[in-house]
Amino acid sequence: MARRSQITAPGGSVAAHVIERCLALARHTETEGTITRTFLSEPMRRVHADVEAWMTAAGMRTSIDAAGNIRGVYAAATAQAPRLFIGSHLDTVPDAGAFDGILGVVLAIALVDSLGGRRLPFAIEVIGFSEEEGVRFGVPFIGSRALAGTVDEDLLGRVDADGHSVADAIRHFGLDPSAIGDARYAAPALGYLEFHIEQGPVLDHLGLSLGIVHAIAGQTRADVTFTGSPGHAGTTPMAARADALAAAAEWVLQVEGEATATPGLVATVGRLHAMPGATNVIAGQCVTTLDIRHTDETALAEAVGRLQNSVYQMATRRGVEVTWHTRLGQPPVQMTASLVDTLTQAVRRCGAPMLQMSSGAGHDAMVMAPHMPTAMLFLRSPGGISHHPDEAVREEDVAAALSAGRHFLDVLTEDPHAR
Ligand code: HGY
Ligand code: MN
Ligand code: MN
Repeated sequence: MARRSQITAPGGSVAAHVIERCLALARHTETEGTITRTFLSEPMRRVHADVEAWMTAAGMRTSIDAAGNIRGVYAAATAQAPRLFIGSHLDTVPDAGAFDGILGVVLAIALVDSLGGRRLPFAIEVIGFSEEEGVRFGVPFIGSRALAGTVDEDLLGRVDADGHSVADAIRHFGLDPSAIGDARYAAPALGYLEFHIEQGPVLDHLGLSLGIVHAIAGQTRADVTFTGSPGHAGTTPMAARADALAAAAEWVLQVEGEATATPGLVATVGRLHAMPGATNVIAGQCVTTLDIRHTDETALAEAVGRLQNSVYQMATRRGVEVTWHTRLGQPPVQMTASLVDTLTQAVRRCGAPMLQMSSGAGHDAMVMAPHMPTAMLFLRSPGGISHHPDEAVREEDVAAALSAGRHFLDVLTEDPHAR
């Protein structure tokens, strides 16, 4: 099991090499001592340099599109052939692990490399998406939305904490946001496949290497801001307060209570920022975030509705104003049965035990599914750990995924529709 500090000896198996490469990319970070890489930050240039070299060595023609996605095309046996897209993301959450997203890109390059120049009846395009986590601009999936052709002016105009827009960030990276439309996939698309760590405990608990994803939970993300009256902590009577931080604290427990009481729902207040943030001042304002998810669209919408009702009632009771700004309303997404079947046949051929499962984590596959047949293969997350430096992956699971990937290409090659 490879953790960030346990780089296996050079010259090991292909799987070990994949892990080494993920750990090498982990060193390209905004914050020394952590793995932190947000949308088109400077370390992404060094990631592109490494990935470009690996893609070229695997026989791919590389490019970087206007969204900062790095793309490698492995030509088919014939021109005008359909194209299989295999991708994942190269950005990270703050203080991340080395494998969330990155593994899917590096593993795809190794899969193409393992063909050894053999041409298939379809082309393969490997894509390292520039942004999936939504850390810098509060909205995820910028890279895959560019591939899908769904980036709009609203997204390009979103600003980060420093007031820079997505378009500014693209220009600063040396790219042209007006060319974002050119990033949309053009070739006849055979489908989209994503390899990704599970990021949860299910496979590890069952002692399984691989999981085939049938659905990805929907998620709503919102900024919920409380505005009360700042005041002196020593002289303001308790009954006379409109304490924004106390209101936010009650909100956090409302969120936890709703998720605990609702089967299949998860909900998180991941950030809480109280202002002015002094020990002896009653908080006048408190900005919080909400991340709430369910695999059932109706259950998700109903839970969001209940939380909106309860937070407004609570704020009124406390004499505090509350604003709710939804940043993302992503419905649950089913994977495509035909491609899931192809993947199932492939996993069966490599003799790995079979498990179909849903994903609580969001993925670029949910952006691609409305546009082309889409499937995902999970690799075990030891301890279920992710979005954390101890995120790990097992060498034998990477080997199993590579084997399943080769069988996937074989099954697709045998499929007359894949021409
Ligand atoms: O937050 C997520 O679901 C994913 O890791 N971006
Ligand atoms: Mn993630
Ligand atoms: Mn991810």
